[in-house]
Amino acid sequence: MSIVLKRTVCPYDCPTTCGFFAEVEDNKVVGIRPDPNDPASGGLICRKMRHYERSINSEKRILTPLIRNGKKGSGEFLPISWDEAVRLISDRWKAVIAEDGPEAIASCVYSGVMSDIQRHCGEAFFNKMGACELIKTLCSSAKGVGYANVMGKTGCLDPRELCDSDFYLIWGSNMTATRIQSMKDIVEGRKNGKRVVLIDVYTEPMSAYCDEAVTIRPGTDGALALAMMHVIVREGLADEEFLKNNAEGWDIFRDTLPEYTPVWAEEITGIPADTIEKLAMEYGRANAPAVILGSGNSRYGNGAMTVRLITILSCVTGAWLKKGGGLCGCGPTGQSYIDGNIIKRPDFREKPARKININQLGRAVKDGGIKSLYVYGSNPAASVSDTGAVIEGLKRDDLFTVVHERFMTDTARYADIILPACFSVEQSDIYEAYGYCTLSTANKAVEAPGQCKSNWDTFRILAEAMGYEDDYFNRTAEQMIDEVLSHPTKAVAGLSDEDREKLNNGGSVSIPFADHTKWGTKSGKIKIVNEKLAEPIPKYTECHGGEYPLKLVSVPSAHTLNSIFTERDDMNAPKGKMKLAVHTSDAEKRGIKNGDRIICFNDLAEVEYEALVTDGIAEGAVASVGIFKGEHTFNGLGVNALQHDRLSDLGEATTMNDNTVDIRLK
Ligand SMILES: Nc1nc2c(c(=O)[nH]1)N[C@H]1C(S)=C(S)[C@@H](COP(=O)(O)OP(=O)(O)OC[C@H]3O[C@@H](n4cnc5c(=O)[nH]c(N)nc54)[C@H](O)[C@@H]3O)O[C@H]1N2
Ligand SMILES: Nc1nc2c(c(=O)[nH]1)N[C@H]1C(S)=C(S)[C@@H](COP(=O)(O)OP(=O)(O)OC[C@H]3O[C@@H](n4cnc5c(=O)[nH]c(N)nc54)[C@H](O)[C@@H]3O)O[C@H]1N2
Ligand code: SF4
Ligand SMILES: [Mo]
Repeated sequence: MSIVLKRTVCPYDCPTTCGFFAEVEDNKVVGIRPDPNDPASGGLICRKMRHYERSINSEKRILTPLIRNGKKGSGEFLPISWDEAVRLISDRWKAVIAEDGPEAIASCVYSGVMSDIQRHCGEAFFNKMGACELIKTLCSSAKGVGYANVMGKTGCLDPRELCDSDFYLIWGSNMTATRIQSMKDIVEGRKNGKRVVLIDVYTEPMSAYCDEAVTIRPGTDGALALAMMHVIVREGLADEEFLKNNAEGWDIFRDTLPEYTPVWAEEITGIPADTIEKLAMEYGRANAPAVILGSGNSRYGNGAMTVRLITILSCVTGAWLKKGGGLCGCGPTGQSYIDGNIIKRPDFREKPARKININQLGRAVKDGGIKSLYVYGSNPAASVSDTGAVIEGLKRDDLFTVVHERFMTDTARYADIILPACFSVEQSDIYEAYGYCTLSTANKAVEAPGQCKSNWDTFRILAEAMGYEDDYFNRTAEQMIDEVLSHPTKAVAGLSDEDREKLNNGGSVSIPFADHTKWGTKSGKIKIVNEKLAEPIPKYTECHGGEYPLKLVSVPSAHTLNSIFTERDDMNAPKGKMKLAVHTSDAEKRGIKNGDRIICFNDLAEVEYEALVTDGIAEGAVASVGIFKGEHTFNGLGVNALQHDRLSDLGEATTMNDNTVDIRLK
């Protein structure tokens, strides 16, 4: 048989949403071929996806529905038919609803699959049921709120403009792992004499790509932003004319800046005052400086305020008016490319129900009020904070847990019933890039193996078994794509006929550049003072912190994406063992050497690591790299066991980087 190329799109939680070709032979994906014409990737595919076929064809895949045949968590299951599985699930749900009402049923979904229909269709189903509502704030909601408090719906600096920036301030992002497509702008920019400065807690992975790496104490970036603005104003580098015409509240805020001196900020951030002075001057003098903002520093009790302050900093020199200037890393168009309600169907919900914040899933499932949990596109036993509580809940004998999965994840092990899920190439969908300006569609490239079913098809079957008769549940995913495309939003209203045709047939189109000078706030001005907030005038606030001497941050691994790809030995091998980066001085104080086995502990858990002793981390901080599958950890626990389930200041978001610990030799 010859190889046929079928265009497809990466379904994972990554800003680029790369398009590429699946090499298909005899209904099997045998390889991946980059698409040099893809508007987002330009043909550069990350190491995780270069051998996507190894995930798709993995022997570890779950291919049939399974029923538990041992203690919860034992991982012992027996195959059953779909008919049997659906009957068991629907019978149980009907009984729960009759006895305790639909709010005794909860769902958990996050970012396993990011394409619109497969990700969001379950919302329609659980809205129809009247089940608990899930607050989905596991990633960067505090960042989104912090930014929106200043800029409203203004599209952020488009990554396509980064080639025009003349100064790069990479603020809390390990771009080599999480934003590789924009790395070329950094590398080329540097070759052309542009300066690249990094501000991070754990600088080691990125510092080789930067002219200077500034190490900051976790959760203190707001103080740095304030001190930089102090210097910028003092040196007359603020664009007063721009601020007068485009911003609200600048005068009031400027009056607060004199107290935020670099010496004040040194005390909080650990960054020498001289370094802050120099950084502020460099930034202030640049013509079109780009702040490339990651999400790490928003995952704190003060996360939204931190992002608000950094966003204001990006405005004070008038950088947004220049090509390549501004802040990159939030939504580049500020609006959705599709009408998500066509998929989520909020109108199906008759009345509001109990709300569960995904970050507090553990406490919700521990509480006996929830009788059934349905998990799909998420692995909360590995990726949500306080995994100890999540697992304690999942162990409850009276909790009926269904997990729709591709692999035997740490969560699936606790299921009563597992349903086999598809890979992206086995289903059709529409894909919106959240950090890039592309909208794509991809048709199913191969039939699913075994009895795997897409989320869409699974919810259709479950809807039928539950007696939900709405037309919505009778459609195919392909019909849903047509429905979504026939209701274009403002963001895509200007697409050419050619682009529309491309989307109808499966392909990726570039969305026009957003107008960065048309401020997407109600007043049409940048909100430096925002009277709608409890803190109208932005200021430095402290994060949650804790009792223990070291601050713990979690950083992604280049070899996995959250807990995805942990099924791949070719990714696990280079990722290596579970490592905790520790500053040389903190290690010395405790007699710890590089490579030693250590215990990282706090009031929640004791987690074993291999010590990675380095100067590339802030003193007083430790960084845990990547998420590990339970069986690949030293003592069965991953970093999330050490994370409390507290929420951010605004946005009800994760504060997974805002925890304290201590370490000792094992
Ligand atoms: N320690 C630590 N914790 C973190 C992070 C971190 O960096 N470190 N990152 C945080 C962030 S930013 C995020 S966004 C969250 C992500 O948290 P989650 O969304 O829970 O992501 P994953 O752990 O990757 O789990 C996704 C699961 O979805 C499954 N899946 C994939 N495609 C499909 C599909 O089509 N259908 C179904 N039914 N299942 C599918 C995958 O097999 C996988 O097991 O984790 C957060 N937690
Ligand atoms: N290879 C790979 N790619 C991924 C992922 C993955 O797990 N692996 N995850 C995907 C997902 S879900 C997301 S949300 C994005 C995340 O991507 P980004 O939001 O760009 O962030 P990260 O690259 O995760 O880097 C976060 C950085 O923040 C730093 N940091 C933590 N606390 C602070 C602080 O207080 N101040 C400062 N200045 N820095 C701090 C950490 O040290 C880390 O370097 O990446 C996506 N892409
Ligand atoms: S994980 Fe990110 S970089 Fe890799 S192929 Fe997917 S979208 Fe592209
Ligand atoms: Mo994320």
